Amino acid sequence: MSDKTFLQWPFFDDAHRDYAGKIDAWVSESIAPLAEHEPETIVEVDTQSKAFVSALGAGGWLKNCVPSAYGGNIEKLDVRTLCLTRETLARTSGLADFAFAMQGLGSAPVTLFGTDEQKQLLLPKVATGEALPAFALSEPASGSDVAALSVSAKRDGEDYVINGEKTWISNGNIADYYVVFARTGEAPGARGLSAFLVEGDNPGLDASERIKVIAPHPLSRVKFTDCRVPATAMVGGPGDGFKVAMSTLDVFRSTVGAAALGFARRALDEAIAWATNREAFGSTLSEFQLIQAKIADMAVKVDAAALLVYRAAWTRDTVADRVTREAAMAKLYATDAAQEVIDDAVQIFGGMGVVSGVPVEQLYREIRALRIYEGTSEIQKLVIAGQAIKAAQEG
Ligand code: COS
Repeated sequence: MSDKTFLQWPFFDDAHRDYAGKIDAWVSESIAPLAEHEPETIVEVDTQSKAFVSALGAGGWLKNCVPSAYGGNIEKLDVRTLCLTRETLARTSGLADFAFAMQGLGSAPVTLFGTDEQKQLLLPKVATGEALPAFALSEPASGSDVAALSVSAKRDGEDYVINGEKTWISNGNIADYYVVFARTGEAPGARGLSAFLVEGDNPGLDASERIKVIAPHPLSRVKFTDCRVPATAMVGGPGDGFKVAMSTLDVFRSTVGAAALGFARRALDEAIAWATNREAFGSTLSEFQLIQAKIADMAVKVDAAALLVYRAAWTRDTVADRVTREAAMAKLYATDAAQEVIDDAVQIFGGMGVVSGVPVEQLYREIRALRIYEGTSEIQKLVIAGQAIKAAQEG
């Protein structure tokens, strides 16, 4: 049983505490059985991912990804609720967490910057799980350096025509809608990008080339060939694309930290259960001080990660719209710390820790990508340093 004392922290309202109990019970009942088999083939990955979206939709949990005016639960996105959901799902299944996260990340540009028409088109279907969205930012030659992206969108009468290639696109090939970031050229670099809402069945979009990764997730390259969209598909204004992307990441980076926290809590729980039962040299592992030292380090890292994640979420919900610094700290620390916690758990398990399919082995594969996607750990350090230096200069 995972530690729940963090719910008493002042970052939460009673409604969050109540919510945490409900989602926890629901995940044990409805997600754990679906997650028992780890998918292997691309077809299995897609089928399981869609099954998670359907279950999350039927359970009403996806309503937390969408504002109430468009079929959601609450007036505006509540990052603490998103974090509690991701943490809880991640404790049971990395793919279920991913399925939930994508409903939020893929639709957030529209929630934050879309027109009423775009919101009506996308958000109610995201809230029920009827539509899957994707966030198409990275390219083969520009991952971290967003301002250098080269997919182009050229104005042609009442339309824009998109050409070029994206990669590492989550929900690629199964998404119904893609938010695509492209160069429209209002200015050089970051100020010359715009975002577009593109339907998955647009004949100019091809997401069929899949990418297989160490922890199975739906991921693909997305190629645009004379992909024509009406000018009304633009999300935000011309040249606002960088701001749309970064503001979305400001919300979702904290939730990546929350997913890492869920993985770390599960690893700690598994390690304690193993160490208190496994015997060596006439004692249980938990009686050895070297194992106790590991467990202490793991527990401290879990709490420190939780403090940073929920500090960032609370700040975004109650104090400030822009939480670039807090979100970067939460993602950086929680993902790096979770990697260490999971590695320690594998070590405590010994040979059993590297057997395919045991929970700590799955966690070992699941955590790795979180230190890369939505901004690598190195990028988070650049962001944090930049913010700290700017704050000092502004006095
Ligand atoms: N919210 C709103 N606006 C933001 C912002 C944010 N979080 N961050 C930057 N901006 C604005 C800046 O204020 C600046 O605006 P002005 O030109 O009007 O001053 C503009 O955007 C450019 O900002 P900056 O100069 O900091 O951009 P850089 O090109 O130096 O890029 C990094 C900054 C590297 C931090 C950014 O590109 C980044 O986060 N990269 C990682 C991307 C990523 O997560 N990739 C994974 C893909 S998603 S799986």
